[in-house]
Amino acid sequence: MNRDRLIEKLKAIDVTGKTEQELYTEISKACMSEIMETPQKAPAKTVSYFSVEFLMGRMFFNNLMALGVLDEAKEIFEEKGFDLNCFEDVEDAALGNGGLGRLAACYLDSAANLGYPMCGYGIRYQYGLFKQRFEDGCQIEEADDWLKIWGDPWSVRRADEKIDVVFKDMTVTAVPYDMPIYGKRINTLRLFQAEGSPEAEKISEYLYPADDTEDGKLLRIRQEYFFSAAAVGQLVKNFTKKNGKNFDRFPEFHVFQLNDTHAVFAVAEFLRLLTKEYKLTFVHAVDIAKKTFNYTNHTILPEALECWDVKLVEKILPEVAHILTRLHLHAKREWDMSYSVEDTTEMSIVRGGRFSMANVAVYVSGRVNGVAEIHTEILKKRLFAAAYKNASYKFLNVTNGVTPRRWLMLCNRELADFYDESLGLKWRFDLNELREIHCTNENNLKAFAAIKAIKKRQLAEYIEQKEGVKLLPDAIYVSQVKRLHEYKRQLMTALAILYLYFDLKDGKLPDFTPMVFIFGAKAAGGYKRAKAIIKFINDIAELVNGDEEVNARLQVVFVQNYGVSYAEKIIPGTDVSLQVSTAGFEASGTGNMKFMMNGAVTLGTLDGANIEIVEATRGWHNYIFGAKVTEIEKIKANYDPCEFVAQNLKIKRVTDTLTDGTFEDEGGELKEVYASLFEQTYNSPDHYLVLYDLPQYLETLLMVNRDYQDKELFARKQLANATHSARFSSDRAIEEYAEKIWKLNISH
Ligand code: 26Q
Repeated sequence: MNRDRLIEKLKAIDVTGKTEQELYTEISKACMSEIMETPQKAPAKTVSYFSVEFLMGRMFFNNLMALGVLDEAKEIFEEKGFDLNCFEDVEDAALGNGGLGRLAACYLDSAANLGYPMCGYGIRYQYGLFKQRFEDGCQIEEADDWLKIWGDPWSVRRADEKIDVVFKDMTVTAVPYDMPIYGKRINTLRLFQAEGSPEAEKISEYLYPADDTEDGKLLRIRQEYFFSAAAVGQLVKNFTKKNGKNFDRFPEFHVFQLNDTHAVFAVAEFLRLLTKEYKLTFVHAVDIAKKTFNYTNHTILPEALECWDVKLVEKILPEVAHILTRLHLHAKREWDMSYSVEDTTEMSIVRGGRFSMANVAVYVSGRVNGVAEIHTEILKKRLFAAAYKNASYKFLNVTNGVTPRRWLMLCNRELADFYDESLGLKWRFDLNELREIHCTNENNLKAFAAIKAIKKRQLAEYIEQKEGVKLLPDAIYVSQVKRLHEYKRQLMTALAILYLYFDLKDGKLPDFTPMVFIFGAKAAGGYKRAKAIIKFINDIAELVNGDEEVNARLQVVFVQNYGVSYAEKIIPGTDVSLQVSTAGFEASGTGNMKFMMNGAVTLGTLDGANIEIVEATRGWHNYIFGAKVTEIEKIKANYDPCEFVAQNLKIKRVTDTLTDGTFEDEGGELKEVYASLFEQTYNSPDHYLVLYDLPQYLETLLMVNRDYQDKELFARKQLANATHSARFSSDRAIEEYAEKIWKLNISH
């Protein structure tokens, strides 16, 4: 990349009479032309990362920073009378739901920055994750037409590389759109758009179309096969151009990573091509697949484990169904020789007339990994116990990580500048260097506290502008931002806030330091209970914020349309990060890592990566509470939430607000939330131990509240978190994948 030439190109851009959109396109295109002209060495071995989600966020500032021209570009255009910051309104590319999609984006960033060849494959949805706003406290969803206003100048349509994907009833053209990922290497994110008949084009229309009907399920299967087959088709074809049919060499040049099971059809397609088109024997093809594929699991929730009806797959993909059935028999033959009946049943690819996509992935993968230590242990002991017993060498942990470029250098310039001044630039290439910043040093603490105050002020301004709510300036900012799900227990936080509210009204908390609770979350369109929890929290916000008796000490705000860009504001401006999932349910969490990197303390349970965060800071810098994963089963055996509340009248007071008319509940949604706590619904009463953990949660919140009064002590805890976050960089995670799974021997 020729930086001087890029600067000249930027200087040459004439702003007069141009709209923001025109300038956005022109500036982006100038950068793209430089990126595209940079020569690349052909790699020895490439990682293909298959993911149904890529939550890239805004690319403009990230790419200008990566190219090393962000500051200068801002100056150049300021001189021309144009403020680049207006591009903060550019739509995020929200082609994902949450953690899994954002992880894929962080991994692309790290691989490029470390010089590892990695290409992402996914779907170019016309509409990303819905845009959310609140009406009377309820979530309203609007289609996310992300291309409409700002277009997509960071991608290049590659019609010359399109490929047909064949279903029984239609043939669909997969047209690649390539987004360069700029770093030490320039890697590519290749997203396929479906083209052809109107029916064909539906395939890449929506992210996660509802799959509660047969048509919905068929569309999901089509989506999954569509991008998997397009990617595998191209990779195999390109391989044969160079190596002929010598597929034994395929694993020398290619390694595939399945980001959860959504691309498991890639396995079937790979076997189909090798056997049908290139005439390898099935056994030979399976052998090559086993040396090529790897699988990362991201969830143990039973409802999120994909199983597809054999009949459904047969309907639109008969050959694929046939291959998977054959693979099932092949695996069974292999196992029958030495494994028990129970084990083979558990590991079986076809179970009860359905394909278990996870079992396909585990069988065919050379390596299977979980995303935090506790999660990997759960995979070994529970979810994949039989496979672990019989092929333990496959299983390993790679704890997630997040990119320090977007989640520190870009979103917290002030903190990055402070590190530069203290350490020089070396920390930018190795976050372990941050440990040299001493957390007991008074100057460091002062500098850090001043930065945190700036970031809180910026956040308050942003929220005021977006939501029209003025945050209390001298309060503890406590945030819970993540998808809305019962296991993440936003409901428990809501009940805790009500408890604090009543105590404050009763004059029971005289020394209470003002606290602001910030929520951000989207609920899946069909997830009624999650939507009711959003309404409940908005009701509480209205009650608390409108009450003159308490609103100088307690405040609640639920921001609308939480996403990557909002996260970039909330995370640096937060004092306390809430990570309160029921132990054993959050595979890892990655928000927790972003908060840590920005110097927020964690208030959480011993779940997912929280455990490792506490370890990394040697205990006392974070706040842990709640039932442990080893205790849960025993607790549940004797747990009756009705009885529990009967003995805990203060808790009863807060749960009663769900039914006693405190809040308007015409549609009975809050009543249903109440039922989820006390009755058998689709889960056992209080399945996620919201009430059980509530008393300890409150104690811990009050402990934080007290500790915060000692400003220096609290800043020390926060800074210690920030300076010990190297382990949670995606650079560390990618190095582990490269070494232990992908076997990439790149000298860099
Ligand atoms: C599966 C079947 C049918 C319908 C939907 C799905 C489905 C869709 C999305 C299943 C799972 C997902 C997404 C999962 C996800 O985002 N998991 C998160 O992954 C993060 C990265 O590893 C972890 O940090 C989080 O703990 C985990 O929840």
